[in-house]
Amino acid sequence: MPAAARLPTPHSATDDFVERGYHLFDAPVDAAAAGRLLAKIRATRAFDGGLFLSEAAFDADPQYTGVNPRPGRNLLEGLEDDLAFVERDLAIVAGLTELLGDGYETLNKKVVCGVPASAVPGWLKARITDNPVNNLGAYVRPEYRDVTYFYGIDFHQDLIDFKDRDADFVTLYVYLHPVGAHDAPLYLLEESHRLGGTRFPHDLARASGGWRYRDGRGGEVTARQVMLTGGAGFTAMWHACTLHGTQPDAADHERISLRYLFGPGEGGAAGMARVNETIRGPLRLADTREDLAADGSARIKQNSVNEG
Ligand SMILES: O=C(O)CCC(=O)C(=O)O
Ligand SMILES: [Fe+2]
Repeated sequence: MPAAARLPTPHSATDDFVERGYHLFDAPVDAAAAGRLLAKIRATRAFDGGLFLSEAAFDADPQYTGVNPRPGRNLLEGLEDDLAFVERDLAIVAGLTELLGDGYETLNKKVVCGVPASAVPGWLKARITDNPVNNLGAYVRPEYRDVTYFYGIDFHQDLIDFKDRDADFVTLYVYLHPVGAHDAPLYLLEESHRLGGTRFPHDLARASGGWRYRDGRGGEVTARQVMLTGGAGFTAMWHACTLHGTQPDAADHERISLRYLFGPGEGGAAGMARVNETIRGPLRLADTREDLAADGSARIKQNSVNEG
């Protein structure tokens, strides 16, 4: 074998993370298997107004925390065999092993639904418009909180949920059906990971070709905005410091995706260690967000991704 063949390809996950902060898999995972899983998910409920509490029921006892899937209340529990098309996909296993080492760990997995505008009751829309993080779990009937529901989420780092933990993990997203520009696609800000962890909401302003992003410590990058569209089985992964978000789903149907978080194996974070050496900022934050009041409700009304 010529020596060059043993060098990483230009699209190695590690190189992509260093240069861009994300990696798109060249080929989708098994689209037919994605479709079968999607059918099972859709069979569990209608993704319509019936998901939500009434305004009176919500106001009687508002609960803003503990409303996401958790062990014992996660739709993916019981669907383990239906996830092999992702978890045993050779390219995904290779990419994760390259970044995180052998024995990489699954920190979290869940179904995420981008709720269409047509499904959100009027009373709720009026309350949440322009909130930066529209995780609708608080307003969803308890029995449906085995899925995470979003009506748009402003640009954030997935480190937001991990104060006092290093950004040594990756998020992997799989679209279960085709996602186009009108299906609440994810937007990533390329190279935004380079500044390390910064507190939410972020200092962003539209700039030609993307966004001017400041870290509040004197650092600045101009980040290209990348829209993730693709067919069933489209898969992408990104660094815990890579800014990304979605606009509210303007289509009349929901977007259903799988979201995984993977952490390093026992041997340490392999390629991720090399990625993180290139980051010019903290890898860990004691405070990740300042948009919430003490009860977990939004106290800031402001949203960049919706302006973009
Ligand atoms: O799926 C979405 O709409 C956004 C989700 C997201 O950023 C996340 O789950 O971390
Ligand atoms: Fe996220």
